[in-house]
Amino acid sequence: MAAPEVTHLPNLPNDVEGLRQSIRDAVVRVVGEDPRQATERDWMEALAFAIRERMVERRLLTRRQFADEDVKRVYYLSMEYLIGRMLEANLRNMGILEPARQAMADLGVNLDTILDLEDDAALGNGGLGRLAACILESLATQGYPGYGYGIRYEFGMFRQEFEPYHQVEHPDNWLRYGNPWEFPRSDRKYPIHFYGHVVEHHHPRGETRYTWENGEEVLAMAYDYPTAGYGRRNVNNLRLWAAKATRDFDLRYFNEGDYIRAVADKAESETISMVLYPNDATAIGKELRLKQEYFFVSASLQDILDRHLALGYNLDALPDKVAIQLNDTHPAIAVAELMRLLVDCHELSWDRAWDLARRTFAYTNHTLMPEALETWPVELMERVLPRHMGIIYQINHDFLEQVRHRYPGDNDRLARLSIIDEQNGRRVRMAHLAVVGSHRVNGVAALHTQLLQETLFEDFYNLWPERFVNVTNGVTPRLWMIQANPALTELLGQRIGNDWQYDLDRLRALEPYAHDADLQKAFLDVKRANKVRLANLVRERTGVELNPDVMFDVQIKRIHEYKRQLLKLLHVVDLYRRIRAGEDVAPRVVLFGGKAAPGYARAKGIIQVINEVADIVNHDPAVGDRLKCVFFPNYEVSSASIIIPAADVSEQISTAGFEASGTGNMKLALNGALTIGTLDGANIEIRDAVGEESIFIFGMTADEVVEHRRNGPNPEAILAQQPNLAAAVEMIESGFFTCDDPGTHGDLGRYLRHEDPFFVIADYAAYTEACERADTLYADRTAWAEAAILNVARMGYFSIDRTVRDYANQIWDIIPEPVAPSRTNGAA
Ligand code: GL4
Repeated sequence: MAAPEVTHLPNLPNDVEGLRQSIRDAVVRVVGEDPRQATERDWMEALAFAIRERMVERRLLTRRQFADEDVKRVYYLSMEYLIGRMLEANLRNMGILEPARQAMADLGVNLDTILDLEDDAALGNGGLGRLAACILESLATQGYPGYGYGIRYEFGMFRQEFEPYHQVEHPDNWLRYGNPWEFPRSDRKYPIHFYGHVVEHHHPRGETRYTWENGEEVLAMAYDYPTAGYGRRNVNNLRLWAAKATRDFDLRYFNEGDYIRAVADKAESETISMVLYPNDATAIGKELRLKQEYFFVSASLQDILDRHLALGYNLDALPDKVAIQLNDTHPAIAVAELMRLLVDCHELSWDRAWDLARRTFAYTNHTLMPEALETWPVELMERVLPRHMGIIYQINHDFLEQVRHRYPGDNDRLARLSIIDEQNGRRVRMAHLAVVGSHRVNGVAALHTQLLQETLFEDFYNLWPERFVNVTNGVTPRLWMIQANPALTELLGQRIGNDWQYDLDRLRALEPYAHDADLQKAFLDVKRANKVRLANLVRERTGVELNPDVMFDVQIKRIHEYKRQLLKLLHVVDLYRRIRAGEDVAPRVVLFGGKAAPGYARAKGIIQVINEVADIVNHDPAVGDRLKCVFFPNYEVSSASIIIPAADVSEQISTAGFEASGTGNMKLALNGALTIGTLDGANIEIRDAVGEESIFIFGMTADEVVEHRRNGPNPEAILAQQPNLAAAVEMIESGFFTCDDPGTHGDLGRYLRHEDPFFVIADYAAYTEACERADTLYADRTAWAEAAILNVARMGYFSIDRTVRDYANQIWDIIPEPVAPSRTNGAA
């Protein structure tokens, strides 16, 4: 029994006075600066340190309680976490935003200025990474024992600049000032093995054993990021791994006297966690990527097993105490790695280990796009992870036996289901490994899950229908409403109180007031103020002046053909041509934002042409305020939280069947934007929630898209019938918008006329008709306000808290464990 002073956790005060004291102390003790000379950045760091002390207190309290209560834990394995800034979110979730604001003011520092200094933590590409960040926040907020595991990339998502029209990528050196939020845990290091070969050991009685020998080793070192729940004491943990060279590794060369080589190799092995691959919904079959995946998976599983055993459980209890969620196939190698750890290291029998693994893992699929489905050449896997290749063969062998038994003689089915694709030069299908190794597989919206069952995983669905479930995505109202939209939060508070912050369904209380003239006026005032705030930021970033009294029509997301930024752009060009021709069109600001994968030429071409069109339109005196077009540079979480509350219209116009869910669609609707959208992803569920009259649906359905493709699309025939559209395409391809180099967009014209793989041309007429419906409604301010308020009131279902509860109940089988206030450690 340890002495009380050893077990006691500090209990720092959270009032203004206590915070001021901590912050002032931190400037001296942690930052090492004289408060008289401290810069804004020094104060920011000091503030962050004052908060993190308080977070870690609650973290330890949470951990103690989880251990005492014998809870089951969920571990979320994700290559991506798109967190954004942490200072304000941590202050808010810790419940000390206002006292901290006051404490800083007392110290002569403006909190808002400080908040703006922080770089985004952009360890993700887009929706998938942002979803992971929302899930962690919700786990803590709801008191679930849930932990994130990922990679501490030295460089996150690149910074986007335009020079002047095309995208140029700059490295995101987000750690250059150090990072006050992380706790480096040099005592938490695990060896990670690559290359080498496998040796078989035959035992006269019993199973053959395998050892993995030689090869290279790097260490995975833990960095912990405490994650605070909102309105609760629970603080969970996100553990990110960084690669460190092993001493042994260095020594080999030191002994040979090659000092330079030893240091160079050290640097090389540390490249594993150096940079995030900036690809969204595309797999890039690079060896370094496979190493990243295995690196973080192996470290996480070693850590999970260590904790499980240290808590006194035996390995047979693994599925009762541990759930592991695979965020897409990126961590799917975990299935083989857990088998290796259980069988080779812990000496369990194969069958016992397999039963435990399958009951522990679950897999979320996030896309049907064929180019995103990860497959690894068998040859590469054999070289980098020879033991895992053997394990995958064994898993596949056992699995195909089962299939043979069920469908005797059906060799086509065997080939379709096999984890090894024998058609394309022998590749390991990571999605198949994930499905076979999991007890649950989920899609991220109703349509997506249905399409998974009917197409990509049809054969698996027939085999194991009970394995498939839907968990529709959600977003955290703490970031996407309370933080991003303080004015609307305040208005909601006045009208319906604040319960919705914990239970978003309570927004429904707003519904009866949707046609209340006072509320409508207040709502439109809030929207206008948010538009002024965005207009200021746009002026600062781009020099373009926006009129806050016209419709703000927003498309913010990764640049991808299937998301159809070109559809919106054709509309802009069409409007521009008609304005020049003297037609009267409803005025609008069109704002694009989003990054293109650096190797995705078509997407980069789309950015370029948008910027060129914007430049001409915005400088044409004939246009004035009737049309403005902005490409907001370097769209990221922190700018999203300024753009989203200012949007009147949310563009969710992907080709039906291609957007798994979308989550920007939820953030925008929650903030009172009306959606123009196709029947794709979660748009369908949003329509069902907000009602047909409060959303503008258009275009082909997913079934119609398939049908249209089968019939052989004919964009030229459509163009021949639609003079406005034809004129817009001609204007682009004629070089009208490219003064320097006419002809630049000839290729784009050919693409639209002859290929149009995502049916921009086919859906154009329906799209513009939907835009006109929006224009008509927008002109009626009362009707618009009512529809926008109803959007807010009816978006409760899309709270990430509901999503997380669905995972907890349908997949993880975990329950919340709110941290109890205690007398000694019960600071509010
Ligand atoms: C994505 C989907 O494209 C997106 O629709 C979905 O909302 C998101 C989270 O489930 O996952 N899949 C990939 S890959 N990137 C995404 O953003």
